[in-house]
Amino acid sequence: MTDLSAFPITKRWPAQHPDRLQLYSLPTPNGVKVSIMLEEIGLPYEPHTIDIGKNETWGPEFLSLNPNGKIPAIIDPDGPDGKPLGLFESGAILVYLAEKTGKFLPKDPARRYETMAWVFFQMAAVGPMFGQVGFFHKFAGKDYEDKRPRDRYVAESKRLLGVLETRLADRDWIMGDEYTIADIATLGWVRNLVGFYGAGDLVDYASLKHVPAWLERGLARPAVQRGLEIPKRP
Ligand SMILES: N[C@@H](CCC(=O)N[C@@H](CS)C(=O)NCC(=O)O)C(=O)O
Repeated sequence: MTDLSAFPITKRWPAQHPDRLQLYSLPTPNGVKVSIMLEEIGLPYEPHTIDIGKNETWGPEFLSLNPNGKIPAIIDPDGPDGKPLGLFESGAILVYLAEKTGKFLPKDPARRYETMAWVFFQMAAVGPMFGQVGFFHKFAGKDYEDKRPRDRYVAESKRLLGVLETRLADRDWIMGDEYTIADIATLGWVRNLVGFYGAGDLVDYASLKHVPAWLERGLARPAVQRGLEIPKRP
């Protein structure tokens, strides 16, 4: 039986199945990247709901796994050399799971790096900018009188959607015929921007053609549909 007691997070969120990959998350745009990936690859895992509304990531147990206090994070009991591995940052987790299973990351070195570039594009640009639109349009920032911060993030998000629109003009997926971790990283953010954040009009989503078609293709995948609901909301 696998012993995960060296990970303090397992005291607060005990593993019923310590031999399975442990997921600490919530179905937010960053969280669902990992649950979608896990559903796609079919690796057995145990999801734990972390209630960020109750600041659960800021307790010592969660911080012991991710010092940055953010979901998602994982423990893989069967990490490199068969030893347990704790990991945070959704992009790193996607790359790790892709390499572990040989899925959703092209084998050809040049295409592999190109896929990584699009994953980094999501991590460094799409996520942070769309997230700020959420803050200034949907959450606390919406009451700020000065609309310049909101407008700045809206303009940048619109530009980023334009980059994706061009990329997808002659491709089904970000990497062409191949559905990869670049799509898995990005789908949830676009869905959230126009769905939960209600920012579709602000970024003129209706003027786009290829991004909405790509999003629809992604959301039609059964693993994506399942992953979007995992872990259960509190
Ligand atoms: N770069 C990180 C970002 C993670 C992140 O921002 N997670 C948010 C939810 S989407 C969170 O845990 N927020 C809780 C908080 O800040 O209190 C990643 O991609 O894993």
